[in-house]
Amino acid sequence: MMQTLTLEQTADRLAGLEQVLILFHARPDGDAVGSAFALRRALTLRGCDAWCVCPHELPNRLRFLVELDGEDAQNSVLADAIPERFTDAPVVSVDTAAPGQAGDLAEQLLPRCVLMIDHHASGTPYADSYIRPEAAAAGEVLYPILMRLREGDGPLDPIVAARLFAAIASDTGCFKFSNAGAATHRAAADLLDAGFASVIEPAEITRRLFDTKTPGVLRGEQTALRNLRLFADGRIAVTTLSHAEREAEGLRPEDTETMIEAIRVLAGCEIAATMKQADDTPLWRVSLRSTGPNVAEVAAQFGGGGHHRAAGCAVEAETADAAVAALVEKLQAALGA
Ligand SMILES: [Mn+2]
Repeated sequence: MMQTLTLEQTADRLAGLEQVLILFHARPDGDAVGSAFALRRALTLRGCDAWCVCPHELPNRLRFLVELDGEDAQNSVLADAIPERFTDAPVVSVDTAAPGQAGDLAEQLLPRCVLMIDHHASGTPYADSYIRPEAAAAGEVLYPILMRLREGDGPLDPIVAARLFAAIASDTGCFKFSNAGAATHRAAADLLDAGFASVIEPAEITRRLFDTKTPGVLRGEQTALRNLRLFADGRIAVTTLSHAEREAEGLRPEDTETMIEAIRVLAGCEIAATMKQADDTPLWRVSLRSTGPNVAEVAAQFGGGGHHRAAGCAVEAETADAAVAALVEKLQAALGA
């Protein structure tokens, strides 16, 4: 029988560990990495032997969070890098709401999971858990736990504080999303008060997380802006990426992920859409973002789905023009335009 734990029970359970594998979700983001490595650092300082593991390797842009440990930085989070001494070690997961998010590691590691620490409301618990859906980030959930685990009543270790700050910044879109409530800001302020600028400046953390783009991403956004088409007096913004353009520009999938962000900022735009041709086929993958109209209903008309303000589908068409025309007809209907 799985239990729901209190803050005190959660801290006690962590305090009792002598060795642990810290699991975090596939396609890791700043919250997952910041939280997992904050926990690793906090437990290591207590003499616990801890190692972080994830079904996917860390993106380069998040490696700086691991490297705050200097020479002790963990090189890889993949399963085959786990030192042999952890073969039977208990597992604690962070920011991992359901078994599916553990990817290939689920079968091997979830039966050994003794504690899941998370902030997602709609997960599927797979172990005794401490879940705070009102928290914006796993880092916000961990903050009071790690305060309990520190030695004495001094400030938090600066590297732990920096990682928790990065985790919270990451899941709130740099304190910009609606999940960043007063409690979230207070936790972040407490972490700033703990003082970690000697390790890394807070502004350097947010610059690396939010204001840093690779040349490929810039070229992807350049393509998005070059191909921008407006409809319904600018209430609809659509951009396209054909297979030929992708090849000509040498764009990898990770270079085209922010195309939608580059166009949805347009003033007066209510629905933004990107249409990316799937290889050399007559299939265009569509991402939709909305400031109000229900784009999940539009996506459903093409066999797709999603949320009210963010959805996806695929449109079949021989050319970009035909793909845009087919989609825009439905978008205009959704707007009543
Ligand atoms: Mn998270």
